[in-house]
Amino acid sequence: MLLNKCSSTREPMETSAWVLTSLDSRTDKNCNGKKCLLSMLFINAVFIIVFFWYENKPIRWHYESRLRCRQEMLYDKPQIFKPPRSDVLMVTPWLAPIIWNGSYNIDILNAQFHQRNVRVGITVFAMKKYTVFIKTFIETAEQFFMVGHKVNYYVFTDRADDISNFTLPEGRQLVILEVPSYKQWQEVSMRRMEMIRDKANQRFYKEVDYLVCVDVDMRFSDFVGVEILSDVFGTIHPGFYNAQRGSFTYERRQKSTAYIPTDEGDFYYAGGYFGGTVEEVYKLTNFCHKAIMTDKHNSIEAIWHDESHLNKYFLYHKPTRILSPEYLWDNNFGVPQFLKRRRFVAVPKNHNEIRNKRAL
Ligand code: 5GW
Ligand code: MN
Repeated sequence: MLLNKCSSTREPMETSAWVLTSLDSRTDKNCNGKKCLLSMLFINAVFIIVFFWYENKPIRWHYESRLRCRQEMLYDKPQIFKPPRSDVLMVTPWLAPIIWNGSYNIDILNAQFHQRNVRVGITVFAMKKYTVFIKTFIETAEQFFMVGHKVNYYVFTDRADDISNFTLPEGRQLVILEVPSYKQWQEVSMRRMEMIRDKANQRFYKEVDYLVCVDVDMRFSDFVGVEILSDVFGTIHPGFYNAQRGSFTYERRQKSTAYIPTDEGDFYYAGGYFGGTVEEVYKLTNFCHKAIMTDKHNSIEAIWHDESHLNKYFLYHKPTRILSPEYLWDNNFGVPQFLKRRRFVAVPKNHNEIRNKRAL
């Protein structure tokens, strides 16, 4: 309405001003044929320009998109004295939101991210026997992960032949990245930082806007959407959401670069779920990989490997968004009251069968 009003009042007035000046010159005694013709042409040109301006696409498109947004975005007004959740912390002291069920409106967020045509990459490692987890991972992700958005699955593996073909809908694709394997499982886990860093630099930045980096021994069991996306995000480990900082399993030996003193720390973040823009994930993985290499040089390995380094990174580079344990749960921890959704849950694995030396 507002736009229509603007264009119908302002432009015709401007037009009539032009017409008057032109008419003045027509009635001038010194007017010759050439001048008249030029004036007529000029008036015609002005009319044509105004006509197209009035009818042009940007205004109509803008108007239509306003209508579309209005229809999609009818929702309850936020209420200052009625926070949607009062049983859990919803914002950190550095003003990063903590994402819980009920704390956001997915329709508003989807409209925002669709406007930006956001592309999301999800990285997983399926090395050695862990290729068995891929099928469930992708099938459940197709049901629940970033539904309606563009998604690239980046599967790092040393056994490309073991990964079956999936038919994915338009806008979603599977990319297999063949990488060398490492003997020790700790190395398999830690080298993820290096490999994500290298691919971020080589190709991810051209193909996606955000990266989500997760463990593969998992299944999606509820929606995970654009509410998780932010410059750099981490996830609260399901085993430590209510723990004192002194009992977080941070690296406590000063010799390691991952060392954190007992009187520091905000949350204990899970190694199996972090992400952000490609640039931020590059910075994070580069930092962690370099720290892992320094430790290796000094013959020390952090207690929880890449997870210890991730926690060190997040202590001094605060995440801009934090995912609640809804986003990374293990049913061995039961189902507490505050947990309204279990969106991404560990698949129980037979540790001996999947991990023992013979199996590897
Ligand atoms: C193998 C033996 C012991 C520990 C890890 C592995 C292993 C891990 C492997 O053989 N292949 C592999 O691809 N991984 C990757 O590292 C998977 O993406 C896996 O999700 C991730 C972390 O290892 P997890 O899931 O066994 O660790 P937890 O702490 O979740 O049990
Ligand atoms: Mn895992």
